Amino acid sequence: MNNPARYFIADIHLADNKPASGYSDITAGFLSFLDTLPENCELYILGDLFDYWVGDDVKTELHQQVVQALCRLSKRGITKYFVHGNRDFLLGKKYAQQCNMTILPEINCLPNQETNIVFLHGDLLCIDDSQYQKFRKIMHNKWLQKLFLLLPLFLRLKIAAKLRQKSSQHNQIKSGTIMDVNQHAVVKMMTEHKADIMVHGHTHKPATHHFQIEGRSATRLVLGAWHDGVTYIKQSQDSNTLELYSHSFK
Ligand code: LP5
Ligand code: MN
Repeated sequence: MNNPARYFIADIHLADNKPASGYSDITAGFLSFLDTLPENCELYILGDLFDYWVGDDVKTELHQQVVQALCRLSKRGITKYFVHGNRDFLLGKKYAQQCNMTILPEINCLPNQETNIVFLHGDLLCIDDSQYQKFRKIMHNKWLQKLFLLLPLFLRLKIAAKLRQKSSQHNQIKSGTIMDVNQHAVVKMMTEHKADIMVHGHTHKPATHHFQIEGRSATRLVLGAWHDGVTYIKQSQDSNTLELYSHSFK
């Protein structure tokens, strides 16, 4: 069966309140990237589309711009899928419906010839960062999320800002290795999902890693963040292989 062309992106970190220094170009760069996608392809957004998300009831100009841009893609036959990131895990069905995109589970598989492509945001693989994994468990508590979403907006924004501040303080003292994926976790997940290709983001360390799993070649492709330009992974129509691309905003 023919595969459609597939595009994977992550860590765009769209925000309308970021300071200058190039960040202001991200929204424009992202929107024009969407316009370059070919008809009838599939777009997989692997989390952290937004820098933070505190509820679908928050309607900013940025949120509306993204709705419009993603809906324009539907008119060109482009199907959109979304996997939550650690910044926008509260993005809900309401907003996804407005964007005409499907929210997928945190770990997913696509058939690719005799094997599978497993894809996810990537934070689940950072098991050496035990502080973060504990924090993640709390943040993913459904009751706590429901309670949070009932709070008035100013309080939600205050809590999000506090969490962001604490997180960046913690990140300054954590080593790069701790914040990267754990190779055993990678191999375990790929084995469980009978995959020899993995795609993820989160670490902001774009690369293509080749290794072996029980004598078979395996590849892990890591998406980059959009701070400096466009970055995506493409699987051409009917192709078996995936490639990582990056270029500056035009
Ligand atoms: O995103 P990044 O790369 O900077 O860091 C991540 C991990 N940090 C996070 C936290 C997010 O940035 C915060 C997102 C806010 C979302 C909106 C609010 C929704 C609230 C919902 C409530 C139910 O994900 C970071 C990892 C790093 O990736 C690399 O993997 O290390 O993890 C941390 O920094 C976690 C710390 O180690 C532990 C944090 C303790 C925070 C204690 C907060 C107490 C203050 C509470 C105020 C009410
Ligand atoms: Mn992330």
